[in-house]
Amino acid sequence: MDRYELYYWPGLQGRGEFVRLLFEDAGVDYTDVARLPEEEGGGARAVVRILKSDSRLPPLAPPVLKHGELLFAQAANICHYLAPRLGLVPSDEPARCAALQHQLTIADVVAEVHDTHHPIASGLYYEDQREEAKKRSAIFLADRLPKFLGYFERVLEHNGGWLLASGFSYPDLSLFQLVEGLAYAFPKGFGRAQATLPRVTALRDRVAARERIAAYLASERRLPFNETGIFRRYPELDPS
Ligand SMILES: N[C@@H](CCC(=O)N[C@@H](CS)C(=O)NCC(=O)O)C(=O)O
Repeated sequence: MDRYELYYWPGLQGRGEFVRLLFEDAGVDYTDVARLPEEEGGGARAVVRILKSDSRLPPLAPPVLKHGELLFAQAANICHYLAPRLGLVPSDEPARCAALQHQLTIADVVAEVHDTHHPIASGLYYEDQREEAKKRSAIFLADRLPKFLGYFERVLEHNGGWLLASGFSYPDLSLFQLVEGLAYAFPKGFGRAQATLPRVTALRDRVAARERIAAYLASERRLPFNETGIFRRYPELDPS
């Protein structure tokens, strides 16, 4: 069996975490390449190397998956590839489409969360766009977060508490990660919204209690949230 190799920036959960959770839930061994010491081919240089790789399908940005001869990017695409191999999605096409739809919707929210702290440009320091970030975060918390999470609440209600009617599947892991990240970044704003999101909250708790996920969350492999990732806690973006 070819080994799964994940390439993602070291030191932060970022979008790599959406992929890690699949491996961890399935109990499948993988190499988180950039977290290896540089002498063993790891570090941020490993990511830079893979982005510059001479390939017909060069990745633009991490996360990147290498599996045998295959090398490709986009977190949702990677999850869609891995899930049937790891037993995390039913094999029928309607279920796989539904799972991918949810994964892509979660990717949409993640992009909007990123823009709460970098509304003008990813390449500028947060401090140089703080005022715009305050405006963007206020709109995100007032309009976008309730819209997205209210949508997932509705889906969970229709499907017996999981995103797919057939039961647990990989986008549930990603919804868990999204909720954890929002609770970290916006303890006040998300805390207020949570009262209207009983099913989303229950799903978060059920995923956290899954045996391998609980072990992962308690392990050193689970990096803490920090202010270099997608979900950043800047108190001025989360007023009372
Ligand atoms: N849509 C892509 C976004 C990938 C992405 O933005 N990766 C970030 C790290 S989380 C990055 O390094 N981007 C570099 C860039 O956009 O220039 C995905 O979901 O995988």
